Amino acid sequence: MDITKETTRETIEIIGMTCTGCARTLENEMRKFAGIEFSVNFSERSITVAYPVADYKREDFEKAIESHGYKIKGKVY
Ligand SMILES: [Cu+2]
Repeated sequence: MDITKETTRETIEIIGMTCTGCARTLENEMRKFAGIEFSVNFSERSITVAYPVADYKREDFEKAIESHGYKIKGKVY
């Protein structure tokens, strides 16, 4: 990750992440984003992501997660 860029860290809570297979799916999905750092926390059902604010917004990650059928906790659908 480019440390000269302004970054933010966010935790996204995920509904429907019920097994380690889900965690692996989401890990692979998050790997598609270049220049970020993330960790998938299966026991907390969440992903923590640090990303440059100039390059991404939280919604980008939420959409990627939702594309696999998961829902974002706290989001109104
Ligand atoms: Cu699963």
